[in-house]
Amino acid sequence: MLTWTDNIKALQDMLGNARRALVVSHMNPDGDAVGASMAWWSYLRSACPSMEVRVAFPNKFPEFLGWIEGAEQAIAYTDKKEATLEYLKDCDLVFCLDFNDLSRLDTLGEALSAHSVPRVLIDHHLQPAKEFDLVFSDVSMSSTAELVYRIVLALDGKPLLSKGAAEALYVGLITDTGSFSFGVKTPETFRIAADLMELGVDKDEVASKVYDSYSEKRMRLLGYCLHSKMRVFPKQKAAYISLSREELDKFCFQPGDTEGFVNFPLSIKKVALSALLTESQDKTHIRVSLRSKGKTISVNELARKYFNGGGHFNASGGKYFDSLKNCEAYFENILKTDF
Ligand SMILES: [Mn+2]
Repeated sequence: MLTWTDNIKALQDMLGNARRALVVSHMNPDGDAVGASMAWWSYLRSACPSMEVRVAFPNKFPEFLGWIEGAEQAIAYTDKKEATLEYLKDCDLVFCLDFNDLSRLDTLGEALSAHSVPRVLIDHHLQPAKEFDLVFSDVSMSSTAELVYRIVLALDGKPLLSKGAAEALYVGLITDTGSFSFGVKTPETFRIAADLMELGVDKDEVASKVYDSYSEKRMRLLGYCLHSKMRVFPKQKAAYISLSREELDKFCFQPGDTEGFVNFPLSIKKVALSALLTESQDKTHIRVSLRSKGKTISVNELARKYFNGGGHFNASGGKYFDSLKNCEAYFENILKTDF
């Protein structure tokens, strides 16, 4: 069993030898995926100046994360397949951030599987797959951003991070914890937030850029979801919202627009489990987001058992390969039999 110190030493050796690296994160990248990846990219560029580093996401990240330092240079694999594959050919190292199973990368994952480039995992989700060569996996971390911060600290003994990288990490911290209201498991998370402020993060400014960024359409879509689409099951202490492509189109849906919607039903006192079911653009499947509050319902297990997915105890996701109507019936049946 490798210890943290062994892992850091191994990472140091890998960084010393690598000439070209790729940082990747999961499909539908969220604040932690983009924040942690861009901060790690920024750190690698300053700590290993002779190494070439790029960031690739399986698809586009939402617009409200576009201001993060370096994000404009990140590749969306859906847009630049050929160029990414070309770059990958001569890579010495791939960093996998904020996911723990290559299937979370969609076709980019298939491309990575086809290459024998060493993979370093930096992640905080439960039950990592066995397809990584060096594993930093810690479920007690609030976010991958927090783990990246700790790794940077361990590598150098001090946080060699630019203000922009600190902001990126702070985005990961707040978006994965609902601004420190869940998922914070150790006091150290707050100390790290304090360190990030010392590195120049203006927390009010970052929060405003992340949260006060709704378009009018997105705000009205949220209103529509809560008023007309949320179904509550008091006996099962559950609720769900389902959205078809037509409904999303009506509100000019942009990637990321439904981000966070799944949390709203949990604000109902008696609701402990919430789901958001959204039809994929090509209508081949339903994207299932699951959230729970408290210590009794593991949505990680629920996602693994019923939706080919996984994640955290209180936040997870998966997919359902059939129509939206059938997915609704399937979910309601789970509620009736399992709750
Ligand atoms: Mn995360």
